Amino acid sequence: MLRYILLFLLLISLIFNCGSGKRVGPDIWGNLYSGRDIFDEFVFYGKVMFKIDDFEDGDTISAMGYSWFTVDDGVNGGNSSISIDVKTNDGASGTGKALHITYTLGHTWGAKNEPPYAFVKTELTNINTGEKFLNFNNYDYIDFWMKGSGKKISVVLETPDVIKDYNYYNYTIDNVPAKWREYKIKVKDFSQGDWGPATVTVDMSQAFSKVVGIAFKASSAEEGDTGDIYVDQVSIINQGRANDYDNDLYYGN
Ligand SMILES: [Ca+2]
Ligand SMILES: [Ca+2]
Repeated sequence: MLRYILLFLLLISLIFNCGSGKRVGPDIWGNLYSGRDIFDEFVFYGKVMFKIDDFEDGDTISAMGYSWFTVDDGVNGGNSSISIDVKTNDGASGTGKALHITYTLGHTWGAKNEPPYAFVKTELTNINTGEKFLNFNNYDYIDFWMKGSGKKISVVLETPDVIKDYNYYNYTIDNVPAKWREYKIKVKDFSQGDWGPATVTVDMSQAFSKVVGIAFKASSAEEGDTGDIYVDQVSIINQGRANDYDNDLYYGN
């Protein structure tokens, strides 16, 4: 407990004293006073960190105030299953807690024998101010930690207002390692899948101007595949534009 108190005091100190930094993010003070997760977004030595979740408060509500929730392919006729909980004794990078995901992929579905899928997601819109989109073009990379059971996981940025066929920009990790590893996935390294009519027609910057959610998605051509995944310390980083900050730069409407 003392460790967390000291960390909290350190963060307060950095916000008030960080040389080039200034207070940023519409939710910092709201979070302080409401007792929700610690800061959504703050300057850290010139970088803007948009915190999505560190799971240290033990629940499945993100720093933005939205639930993490699961989705499976049942709506398409599949029978995959997925569940989540917060592990309280196995966080990444010296922290205590992390999101734990278990899934079993079912059979293929649909006329085209689409592969089974299941995912966990949360919203990236702003529950406090009502802004409907996160403009991912104004950031440099997504930062998170993950460990698992050697299976494939895709990080998906959902942009349904721009990409209408669900073929969202994503980044696939082919083999999630058994030990914790930090991932920093640059904006430019995301791509669309090789399916769906919109594959080559949706510009990345256009799509990323209207991000509404982030998902960690399991999918496999192998029926009955299972996975056991941990995700932690999820944030989006802007490493060079801290001094240009204003609210409109980070959110679209
Ligand atoms: Ca954690
Ligand atoms: Ca939480």
